Amino acid sequence: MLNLVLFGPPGAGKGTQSAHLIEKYQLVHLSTGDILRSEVAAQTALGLEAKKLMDAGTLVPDAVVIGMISSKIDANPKAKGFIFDGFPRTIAQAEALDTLLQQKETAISMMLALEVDNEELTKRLLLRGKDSGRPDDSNEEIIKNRINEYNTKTAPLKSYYTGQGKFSAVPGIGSIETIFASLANAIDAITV
Ligand code: B4P
Repeated sequence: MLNLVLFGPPGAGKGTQSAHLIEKYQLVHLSTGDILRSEVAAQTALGLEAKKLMDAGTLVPDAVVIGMISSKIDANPKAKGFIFDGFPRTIAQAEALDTLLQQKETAISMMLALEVDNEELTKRLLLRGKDSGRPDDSNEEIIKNRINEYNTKTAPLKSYYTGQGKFSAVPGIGSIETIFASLANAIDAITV
């Protein structure tokens, strides 16, 4: 199985690149951001709780997202592999993911990191906020909080996957096609 973790700060382009990667490598796309937004739209109990945190740019509790991912993995027993987009975001989530995959006799193949500076991230998210209506993209203070959450809770995952020999970084600035080509090169280097 090819199991990829897409990593990077908010607005780095994880969702954008996932759409291309799932097509090329026939993977099942698991985006915790998308799953949470659909829970919010459906006004489930989980969605109502998550909305407050997401709107403030704060991470949702580990137990909630780990449970969501576990049931999505179980729902796709025939998958050739998964692309984890926006998950894991904490060391606890990464450890839980390793355990879940071990139970399925598989593992993460690699973590692909998109590197983008804060100025570009803020520009992209404010631009998206104009059309998407996403409350977490609508103001600079909330975006700052999301980047801060990333730096304190998510960035340590780089060492976690480096320690497993699975970390690979590509520049996340440039055209979507160029960035996709860099990601595909990194994946092909471990799969051929
Ligand atoms: P996510 O939905 O994961 O969102 P993201 O970090 O905003 O986006 P991404 O990096 O995917 O960027 P995108 O491609 O969209 O998270 C939202 C919230 O959900 C979190 O704050 C948190 O509260 C919660 N959450 C999610 N997962 C969680 C977890 N595991 N644990 C706890 N909480 C969790 O691109 C952004 C913009 O840039 C787009 O407008 C795009 O068009 C543009 N863009 C992309 N590539 C570009 C390029 N090359 N050049 C110019 N623009 C580009």
